[in-house]
Amino acid sequence: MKKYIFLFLTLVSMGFSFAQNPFITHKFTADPSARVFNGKLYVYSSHDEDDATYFDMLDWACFSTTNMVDWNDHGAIFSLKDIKWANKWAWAPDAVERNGKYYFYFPVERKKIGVAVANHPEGPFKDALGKPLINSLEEPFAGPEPIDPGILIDDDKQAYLYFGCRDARVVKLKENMIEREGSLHEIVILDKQGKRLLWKERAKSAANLQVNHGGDGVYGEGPWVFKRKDLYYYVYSNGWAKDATMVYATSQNPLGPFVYQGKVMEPVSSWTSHGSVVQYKGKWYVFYHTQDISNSGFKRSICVDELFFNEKGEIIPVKPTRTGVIKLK
Ligand code: FUB
Repeated sequence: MKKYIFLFLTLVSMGFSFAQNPFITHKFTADPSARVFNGKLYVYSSHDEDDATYFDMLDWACFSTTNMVDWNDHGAIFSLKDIKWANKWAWAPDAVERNGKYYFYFPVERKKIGVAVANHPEGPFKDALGKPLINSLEEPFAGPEPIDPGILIDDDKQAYLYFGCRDARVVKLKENMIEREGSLHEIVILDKQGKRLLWKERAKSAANLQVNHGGDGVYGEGPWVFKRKDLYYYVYSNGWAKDATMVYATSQNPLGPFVYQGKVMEPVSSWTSHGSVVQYKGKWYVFYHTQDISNSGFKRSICVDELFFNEKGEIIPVKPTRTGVIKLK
């Protein structure tokens, strides 16, 4: 034991710090979207209820850090109670900053996406439109389940809203970030031979379209787009099977088509995979969730690991740090 205490003190004195995975354990959280605002790293997440038996989430959470070890909990930054046009299912959110304001994108009822606005990253957020920005009940091309908004603001300042479950969609946003510009587009994902990877093709051999399948480049949900060295990385979940995980495809164009490249990380305990990739203080990180603590897919916990690229710009698949202490240099 003495040997380990000595090693711990030596590493601390050398400037190593330690974090825990999951890094939030006092409540259940999922679908982490990590963003850097004013030198701080913020994570916007879903909030799984303590007694959850389904995704009946009521509000959204936000955490921040400056050292990847100590996290501030900003509480419920937005809630179903703040929305007049939705009653249930406060699912995976995202937030971005533009012109000094913070925009929070949230899916509800598996059918609609809204946007809220605040003067500070941790809110208070206010519903910006009083109605959905995306509503598949009025616009079938949004797909039967337009969930999981993910925002990219490109170098030329054009903003894009990616979303969808099984049906991957994107729409441009105006500079005010609360209005759409132009029509919805489908996100096309190809394999390296140029063949389209389609959920329907995968499902042909399966009993029905709802089958829990995954493991390759077919789009499931949870889109997250970032740019690195002129290349757009489209990160997403490839389904809901045991071997499903976060994977990625790349393109020179934010509207695609994207070419499937492989895994972002190895599968974790949760059968839903949803996360984000962010650069902070010179390092890249992947945020994701597991069900390591609860052993329930409806009571998840957010985690983080460092992410590395090879010299070709390919992501080296992360081996997730399971519950326990992780070392951050
Ligand atoms: O958290 C509810 C849903 O589960 C999300 O919207 C999906 O991405 C999946 O993680």
